[in-house]
Amino acid sequence: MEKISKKELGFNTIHQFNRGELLALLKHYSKNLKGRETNKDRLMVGTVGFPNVGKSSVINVLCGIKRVGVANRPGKTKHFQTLNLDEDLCLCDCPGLVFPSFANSKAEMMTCGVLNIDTMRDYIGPVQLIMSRVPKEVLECQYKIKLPPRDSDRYTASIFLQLIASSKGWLTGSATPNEAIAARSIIRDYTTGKLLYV
Ligand SMILES: Nc1nc2c(ncn2[C@@H]2O[C@H](COP(=O)(O)OP(=O)(O)OP(=O)(O)O)[C@@H](O)[C@H]2O)c(=O)[nH]1
Ligand SMILES: [Mg+2]
Repeated sequence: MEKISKKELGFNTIHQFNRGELLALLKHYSKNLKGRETNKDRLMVGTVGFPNVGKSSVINVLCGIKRVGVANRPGKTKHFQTLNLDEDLCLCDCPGLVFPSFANSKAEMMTCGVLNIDTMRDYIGPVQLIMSRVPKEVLECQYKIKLPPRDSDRYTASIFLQLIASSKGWLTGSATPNEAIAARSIIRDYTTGKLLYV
């Protein structure tokens, strides 16, 4: 395990720890745990954060093997789970939390993979956001469609979705283009990097 100097030890830092450094830091806190009487009193370390940001992945890295489930969609971890790493440390994997946020709109949280696409109701907001970020030419090339001019009032999320749904043959029960299915597909492409935005 890597040694870290006393000066470097501490949680309130922007330093990105590698596995060895993080384990050394947690061990340091564990050894100096106030009131620790027996070796059975382990330091319990939890993870807190938005869904799909890599909390479970960090736990697996610390364990050195895959002990908790990981997925490329939010809401994979559904229950609180404790894992004894050794006689000093106990790790807790927790479900992600969607904090009320004034900085990020629901559309932004949807496009960065924090909210579940399958349960989304308003799909226009996230698709509008994607259209404002990804150039028209990239959208046309990716989905093999021809969009109205960008400065026209027909350059809308609804028309974009209808064009894709029609070209793919995704129809509703009443044989109109299925915008909701097209929206899910686009947002999934965006969150997985298939539709590139850099
Ligand atoms: N690019 C990148 N992807 C990562 C990293 N860590 C995890 N991932 C990926 O991010 C996705 C989510 O990882 P999880 O560990 O399941 O995320 P989580 O925070 O536990 O998610 P919930 O259980 O839904 O709260 C997976 O597809 C991981 O492979 C990282 O450091 N870089
Ligand atoms: Mg998880």
